[in-house]
Amino acid sequence: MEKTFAMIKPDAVQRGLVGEIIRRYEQKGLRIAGMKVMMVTEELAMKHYAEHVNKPFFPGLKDYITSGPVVALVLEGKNAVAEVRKINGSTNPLDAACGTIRGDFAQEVGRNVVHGSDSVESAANEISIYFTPEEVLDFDFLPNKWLYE
Ligand code: D4T
Repeated sequence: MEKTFAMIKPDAVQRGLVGEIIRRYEQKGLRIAGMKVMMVTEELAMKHYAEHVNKPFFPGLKDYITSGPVVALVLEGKNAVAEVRKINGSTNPLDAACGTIRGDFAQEVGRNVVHGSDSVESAANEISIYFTPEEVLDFDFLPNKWLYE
């Protein structure tokens, strides 16, 4: 089954949105395969956002993502990458539909409360940046029987 990486960013942790955000992923039927509260170091931020290090917004992005604890998640389900991005909504909250996490809880691109991998390949890379193999659990997820044909 497909896995993706998601992050509840420092602003969402501080605003007390962790439970609400996880609820949305869970109610869609995604299985939580890994989860931890952690700080993103400068080194981790550079690895995660390697494609953005030379962009003008990178210094602000780095300060934001390292500013406080985040919740790192590995979520599994059919089309997990696309499902999480749909639940998260557009990167810029101004474009994010109501009913999405960013549409409902964010106003600015630099405080967009969540992250979700943009492809199966970047999911595998991001999972390996944030989790050891032992921290990602495989177990029988009984709801699958009722979620999928
Ligand atoms: P994340 O990685 O947070 O899920 O965002 P996306 O995958 O949806 O979007 P992205 O890679 O294009 O951007 C990564 C990250 O940079 C911040 N950002 C982006 C920013 O602060 N200013 C900007 O102009 C852009 C384009 C937001 C997300």
